[in-house]
Amino acid sequence: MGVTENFQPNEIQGTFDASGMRFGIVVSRFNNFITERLLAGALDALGRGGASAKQSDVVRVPGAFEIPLAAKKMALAGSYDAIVAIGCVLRGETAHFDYVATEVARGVQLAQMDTGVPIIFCVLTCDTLEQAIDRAGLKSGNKGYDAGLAALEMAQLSRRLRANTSPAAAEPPESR
Ligand code: INI
Repeated sequence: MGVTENFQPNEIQGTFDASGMRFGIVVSRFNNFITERLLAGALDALGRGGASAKQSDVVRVPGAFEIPLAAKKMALAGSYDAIVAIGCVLRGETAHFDYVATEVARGVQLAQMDTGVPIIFCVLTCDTLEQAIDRAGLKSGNKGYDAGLAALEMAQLSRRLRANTSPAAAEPPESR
């Protein structure tokens, strides 16, 4: 018999239940034709998880470059269990796209690592408008909806990891 057959560790994961949770959504106005559709998808997912409008705040910023600072301030406020960052960066003829796309990704990751609040990355970085449309409710689904689901799951998971009551975590290391 293989050693792993009797080895059943405690599984810890988030559920998609919004009860008692608060969500922050930061949305950039740039390319709002796309970002508003992503926002609608995210709100749809949160609603399906049982969140009411009162449990969610939407904060708007001019462009994707401004998302990390707003998201970090929201995270530092301590009022949100998860934050969704929504934007759309489209490649143009200059290097501007690369700076904005790189910095928004880096800034969002830094913000969640600095604060410990999950910040779901829903910033499309596309070569063409068509690619963005496909990801905002057409051929490739709605990435905002996926982000809303990720926010529900990570909000729950974060709470569970904060108050980890699993038998393994309760056992002092020296007794293992
Ligand atoms: N902001 C976006 O959100 N998407 C883009 O495609 C974009 N382009 O291509 O320029 C964009 N630029 C604005 C940027 O995010 C800032 O708002 C601006 O530079 C002011 O800081």
